[in-house]
Amino acid sequence: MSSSVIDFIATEARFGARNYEPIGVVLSRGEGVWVWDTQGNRYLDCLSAYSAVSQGHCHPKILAAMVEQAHRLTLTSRAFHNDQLALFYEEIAALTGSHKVLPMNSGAEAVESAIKSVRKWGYEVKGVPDGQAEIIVCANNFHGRTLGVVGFSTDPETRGHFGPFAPGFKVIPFGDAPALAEAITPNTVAFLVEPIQGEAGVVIPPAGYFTEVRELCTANNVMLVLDEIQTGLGRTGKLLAEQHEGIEADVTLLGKALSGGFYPVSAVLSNNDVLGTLRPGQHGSTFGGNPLACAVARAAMRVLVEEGMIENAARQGARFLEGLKDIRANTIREVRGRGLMLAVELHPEAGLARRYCEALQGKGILAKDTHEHTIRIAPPLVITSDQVDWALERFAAILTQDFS
Ligand code: IF1
Repeated sequence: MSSSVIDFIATEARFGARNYEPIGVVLSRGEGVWVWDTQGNRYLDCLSAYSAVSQGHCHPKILAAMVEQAHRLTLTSRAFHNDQLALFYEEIAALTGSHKVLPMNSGAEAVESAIKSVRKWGYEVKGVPDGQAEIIVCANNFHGRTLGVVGFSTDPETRGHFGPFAPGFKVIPFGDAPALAEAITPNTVAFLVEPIQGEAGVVIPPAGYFTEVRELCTANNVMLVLDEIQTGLGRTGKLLAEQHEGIEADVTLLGKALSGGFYPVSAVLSNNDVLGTLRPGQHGSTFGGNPLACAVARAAMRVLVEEGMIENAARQGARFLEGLKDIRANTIREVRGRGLMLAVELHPEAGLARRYCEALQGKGILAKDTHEHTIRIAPPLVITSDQVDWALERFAAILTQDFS
């Protein structure tokens, strides 16, 4: 590595908490599907900042909206109205078919806010005895890193030595509708679940699972809360992953690509009275719903739709998935995906997925491993057929080698 790259990395090591183990590359520029490191090397970004840069790096129209708003008004707090929030509400409600919106900042904040809201709904509307609300979650879930959220994680790395945790959560296997039926009690207020488990390695549930889940939640007056923070906004080839299942959540969580990677913006969306239980002074956030966030999110939603990114994700995702499945390599155990949310799971004896990601870097591809043996693939939704083919050539070249 040249001296400047080592300087950046050494300085990060010297001052930074070591809560990540990044791939050895220092990025300095991004445009569309491409990013460049400080040495001028170009890479195709197959992570998209964990699906936050779905619209492509530094999308010019989102940038223009951000700069224009930043010149005018960035933050007022919700103590006063601003001229962007109502427009954001109207546009995200129209896009998603939601009735009520709670604007937050990070994905984890949206998850925590949804947990507070469904519990409050449980006590004040469903009639659950105070303090006894139960929320059902799935094993191998990932919903963020705040204390309340990691309290119901099943991953030792995510929750280890962060306790004690809040009670009121039950864990069931993902994809198992009878287990949900079994876990529901009169005190159950919600089932919180990802439509596809991202961090778990792009785990897609059996066909019909969410139809059964929807029926069970409706029959038992349990709120279905879908965490679409990673799967939403076109990532799986539809606006929301729930559309593949032909169902509608009671509460939908969005984040990441809601800002196109320009700014932390998240939202809790509900099409019933869950959010109606919140009264002034009972929830809030300094930055939640700020005019800059709203202007950025409005532009991010607009370009997603106007530039056909959702349809492109379906088209290019199918191409990418078929191309990965065509790779004949003893290292590959399974290829999974929906839209441009893809993963290659390696046989354990093929070695760590990280080694393959490091080799991909040498071929001009940036991808990230998850849970030792899986390579996650999630390029921006603006990727073209030629770029998919370019990437597939490189994945084939690396996956047919053995880095065990
Ligand atoms: C990390 C991956 C991890 C999410 C879903 C909520 C959140 C996330 C479905 C919280 C965030 C990020 C967090 C980041 C790596 C990445 C991630 F799944 F995307 F790969 F960790 F599992 N719901 N996922 O995926 O949103 O608060 O981060 O805005 O923590 O390492 P956030």
